[in-house]
Amino acid sequence: MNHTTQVIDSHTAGEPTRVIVAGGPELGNGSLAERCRLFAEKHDTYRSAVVNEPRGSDVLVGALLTPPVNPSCATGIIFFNNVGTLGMCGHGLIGVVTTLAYQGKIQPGRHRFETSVGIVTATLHDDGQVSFDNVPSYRKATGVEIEVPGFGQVTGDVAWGGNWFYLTPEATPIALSRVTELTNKAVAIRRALNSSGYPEIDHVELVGKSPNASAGARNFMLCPGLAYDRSPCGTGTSAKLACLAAAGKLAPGEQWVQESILGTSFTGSYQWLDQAAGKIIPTITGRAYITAEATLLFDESDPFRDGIR
Ligand code: PYC
Repeated sequence: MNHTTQVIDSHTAGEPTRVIVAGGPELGNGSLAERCRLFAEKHDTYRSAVVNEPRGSDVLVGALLTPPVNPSCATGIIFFNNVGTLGMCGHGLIGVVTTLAYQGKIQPGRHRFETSVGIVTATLHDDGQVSFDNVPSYRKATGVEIEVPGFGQVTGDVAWGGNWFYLTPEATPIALSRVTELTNKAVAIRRALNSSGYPEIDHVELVGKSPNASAGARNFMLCPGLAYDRSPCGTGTSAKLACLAAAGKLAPGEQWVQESILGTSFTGSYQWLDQAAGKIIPTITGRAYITAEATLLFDESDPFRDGIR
């Protein structure tokens, strides 16, 4: 492990991102998917040291920048969290774009980025907002019924938005004061899904009503660890748009405002990529703020050098 790592921290709609700008591991010249696999296999201790306590927290998402394979891209990005790697990360991409702008490495305009699940395009606007066109997203299954111990039968959709999601309506209020109840329910749903034919689903999206008339929905998003997303979740909003498109409930180009449990929002819309196959390209807009520039130190004698896990 390198002895120091330079990071820039930001938050997007409340959800933090830590971009490694220097000192990350060398991952070779393979595809981004191959480098992501190498990072997971050979550098898991480093992942934990960067994002877990005592340097980070369960909610922090890391972004390791790596030279892109495709020269049209500004950088390659490997996203990771407290328990492993992530495919795409919407709030994280907005954080990366804002970080590169803060460093003076990119200017307002369109930029391409390579992730382990495909190339995404982001526009940095003059006012600091960022819009990105996500990887093709789709609803894989609808009306998926599952018996959840302690909660009875739950029905929802399975969708891909750069990560795998199970989206289910939530009738109770989505509010910070109810994080424990919502977390317990989402964890129970995920456990039931994972043991009955859906091992790939690592994000559970409880979709409720917003108290704000302008928002289409407010969500509680359980991330792969036990943390909940403080932002509306860029890939989760993409999955939601794919479900709305498949159900004929939102027209191409129509705007959808998705709120987080904090009441922060992303605005989304979509275009069909392949209507017959139900594939859309979601566009999500949000904003990040830089919160810190830091050098992480890894003291050999520190019992928690590799993070608490
Ligand atoms: O914004 O896509 C997202 C995301 C995934 C996990 C946390 N945030």
